[in-house]
Amino acid sequence: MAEVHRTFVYWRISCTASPRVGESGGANDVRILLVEDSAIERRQIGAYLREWGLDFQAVDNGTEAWSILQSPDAPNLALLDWVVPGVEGIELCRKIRALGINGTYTYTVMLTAKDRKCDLLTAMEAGADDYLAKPVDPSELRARILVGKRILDLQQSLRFAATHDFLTKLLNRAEILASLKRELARSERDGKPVAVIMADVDHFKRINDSLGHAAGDSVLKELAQRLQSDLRPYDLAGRYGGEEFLLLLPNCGLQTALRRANEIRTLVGRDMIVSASANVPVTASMGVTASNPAQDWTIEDLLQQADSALYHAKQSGRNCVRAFSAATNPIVRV
Ligand code: GH3
Ligand code: MG
Ligand code: MG
Ligand code: MG
Repeated sequence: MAEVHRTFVYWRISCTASPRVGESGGANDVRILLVEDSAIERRQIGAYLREWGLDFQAVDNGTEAWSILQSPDAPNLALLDWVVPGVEGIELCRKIRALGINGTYTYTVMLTAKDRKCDLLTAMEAGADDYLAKPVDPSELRARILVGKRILDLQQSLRFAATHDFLTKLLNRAEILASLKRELARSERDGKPVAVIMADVDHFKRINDSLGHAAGDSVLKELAQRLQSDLRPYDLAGRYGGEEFLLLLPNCGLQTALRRANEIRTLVGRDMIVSASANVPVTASMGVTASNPAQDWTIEDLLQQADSALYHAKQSGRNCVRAFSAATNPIVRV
């Protein structure tokens, strides 16, 4: 028994922060929600989870559980008692599945004294991933959580691959455009601007032509890191096309965005990029625009504005930043 106890004390589910540039995604924090109305069971299971060093919160009713599960950064693994006041465990399962994946998956384990086979089927049909008979055996609970963590890691890796660019690990085109849509909606709701910076590597074709495509690729990777390194946590960077990137700066007006774009441009061009075959000087040109809550600009409008400002930057000799001006360059909707 002492041996078993020691295993539990040292058992930890490894945690890392969400993936950043250079990581492929995968490892996941497991945050547990325990929904159990029996104080004895709640205390007992809570004691195991605490002993294993797991991040968890416990509630005694389904109504509170449902509100926690809908919150931002909700727990991603739910241990649900079948019979609880408010929303029942099985109904919570259905509601969780009805929410859809929406970024993260919630792994659900039904806990119940019911151990008949037909109940198991009902739980699985309601969307439960696993099932554990009460009173809960700690080894079984531990095994269920380990499987849950594996599924959550897998889900996060798949999601990372679906939303990020394979080469640079920045957001991919679809995801940066989806982010722009979200940020523009938020900007309209809050009456605050969102700035869009379109960056394009200068004379990138020459790098490919002189050093080869592989060296070009490693230049793009390093450049993406540089673009991202100067951003705030809530700014977003994505690969818009081959050697074109989009940066989104929420709650940022045109003047501030211009200053920030210039800082990023300086950072990009400051040091040569060291590739296997040569040290490569690299610069980028940037076009900047910002949404204006007083105008009903669409995503397409903002992209067109940033693109036209980028065109001006290229025309002005490259390695510079230009802002879109509605006065000199009115948007033409086709
Ligand atoms: P400008 O300053 O006018 O932007 O000139 P540029 O040479 O950068 O622009 P251009 O559009 O002529 O060439 C872009 C090149 O980027 C052509 C294309 O082969 C290369 N490219 C696009 N995607 C990739 C990629 O994933 N890897 C590599 N190595 N090259 C790429
Ligand atoms: Mg109960
Ligand atoms: Mg280009
Ligand atoms: Mg280019």
